Amino acid sequence: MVELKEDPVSKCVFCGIIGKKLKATFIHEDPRAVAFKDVNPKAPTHVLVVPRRHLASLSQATESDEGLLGHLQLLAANLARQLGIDSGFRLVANNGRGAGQTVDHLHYHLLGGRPMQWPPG
Ligand code: DGP
Repeated sequence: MVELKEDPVSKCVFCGIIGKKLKATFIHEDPRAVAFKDVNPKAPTHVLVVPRRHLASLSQATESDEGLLGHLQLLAANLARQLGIDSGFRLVANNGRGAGQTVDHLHYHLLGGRPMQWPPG
């Protein structure tokens, strides 16, 4: 009997959003990345910046992802300007369950529109 391996992409909620099988409010789309509003916002502005390619977490990135990672960060900074939060915003990647990662598709939280505390919880 052939055992089918689990397919992380078909089970991935962000791949579903990127493939337009699931709904989200998109802020940005380009060939490498998308940004959409977080369904459970933790700040007046809370956008997720997400690579189109399924990459489970930052820990899974390799040297070949250097350009993609740079693109995601520059995109976040541009979106912060567009969204009017560039005077103070936070960019967060939760990596692993211990850090609160719940969706195993790399994403940066872009948060702004309120004062931010430090250290984060
Ligand atoms: P993290 O905990 O760092 O893995 O963040 C996952 C975020 O994704 C969390 O803030 C809620 C958000 N999220 C989960 N499911 C959906 C969804 O179906 N749509 C949208 N827009 N956001 C989602």
